[in-house]
Amino acid sequence: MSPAEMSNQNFLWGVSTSAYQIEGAHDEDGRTPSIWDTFSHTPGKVANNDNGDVACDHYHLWESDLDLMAGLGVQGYRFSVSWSRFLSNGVTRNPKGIDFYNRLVDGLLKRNIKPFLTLYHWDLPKEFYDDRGGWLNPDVPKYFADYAAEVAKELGDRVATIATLNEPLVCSDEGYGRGTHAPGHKSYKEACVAAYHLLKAHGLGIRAMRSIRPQVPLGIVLNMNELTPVSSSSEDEAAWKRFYAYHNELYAHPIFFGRYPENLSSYLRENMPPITVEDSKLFSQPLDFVGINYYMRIQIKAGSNPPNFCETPKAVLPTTDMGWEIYPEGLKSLLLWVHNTYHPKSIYITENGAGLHDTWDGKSQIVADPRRVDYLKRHVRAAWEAKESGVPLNGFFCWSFLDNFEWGYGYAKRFGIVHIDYPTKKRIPKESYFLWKNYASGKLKP
Ligand code: IFM
Repeated sequence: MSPAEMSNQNFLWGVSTSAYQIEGAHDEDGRTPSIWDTFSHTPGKVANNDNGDVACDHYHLWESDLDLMAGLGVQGYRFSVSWSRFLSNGVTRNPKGIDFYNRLVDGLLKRNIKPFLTLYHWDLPKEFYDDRGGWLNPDVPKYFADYAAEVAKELGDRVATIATLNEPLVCSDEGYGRGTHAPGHKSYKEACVAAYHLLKAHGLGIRAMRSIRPQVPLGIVLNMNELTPVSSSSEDEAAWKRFYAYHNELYAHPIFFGRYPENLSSYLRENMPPITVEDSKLFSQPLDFVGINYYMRIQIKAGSNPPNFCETPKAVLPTTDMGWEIYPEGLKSLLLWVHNTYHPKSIYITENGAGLHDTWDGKSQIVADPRRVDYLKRHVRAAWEAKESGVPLNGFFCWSFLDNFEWGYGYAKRFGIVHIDYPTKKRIPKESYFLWKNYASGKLKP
């Protein structure tokens, strides 16, 4: 067997989604509201005042969705559990909700697809927000650990991996700092407190799950991007270092090294709650994998506003319809950086994809999305080069399996390799579905 064939053996192709973005059935079978239900129902918070009440109706259509996934031939499916569906109000076991995830996991296994579970993809039970502001409440990490334990007990015998949090930086930054995500606060002081509690939740969650299911591979999913200074001036270089510490290292450093990154801005150094010796051990427990979500390059320029005193100038490279600069080379260098800096045992690309305005003519069997096909091909190639350079890359999950509720953008932006006709809920595969199918079957080499 050639070295390339050997390395392929530990590699899987997958697709990703998250609960609030696809499930719908927001008030069915004992599910209680999350902060995203409240946020999306607050006029003006989400484009077009869209919400996730119905979304892709995956809660009812999960079985045919899994058939479509089986047709794709992927070996892994990354999904998240809705905390307030699994535990009503975030604390009480909800048999019907639990049963949904049992059926989903069993349905995946029946189709030879490995379940990659994420515990928290931003849909905090509303109950915890009403009680002292959600991630501002020091008790929420303990509730999270209890939830993690329940999920591990229930599903840990069948899932391939469990990740604690998805993109905690987005929760703290957009949820508490910028106010563009639920719960919509605009205070970077609060964002610092939320970030610290998210780190605690991760640590307590890992500890709780390890004691129950020591054999299940555990990790976390972090969003990281390629960051470049706009000029070589000392101001822009310094700004870039501050932003790098915030964007790529704020969570990774505590999780792998037990401490905050050196280059955080003065504002963040003053406002991030200190990491005690006990915290340091808790945050940096050994992990089995890290998931990386990569989408774009961001340029950095010196600026005047906290928390980073940076600006992010307008794109100069071609972009997706999100306005995100397309920069596949950055994925390769980022993977090498993660590998050489943190030495994780295993890395998955847990998300990568393109947000575009795809349209369907109402008749065709396939939706044309040549720009997504090109985006994915170039990122797969870059990831593969990183793998061939020694990065322990064990899988690539495309974001996303289905078009879905894209948070503050509502349904206006589409990331799926399967088109959703929202009025009828009809699923129509896109050209990118067939690209992914060819990778998954080995017919197409990266
Ligand atoms: O849709 C999101 C996902 O929920 C988290 N990562 C980025 C995606 C695209 O914005």
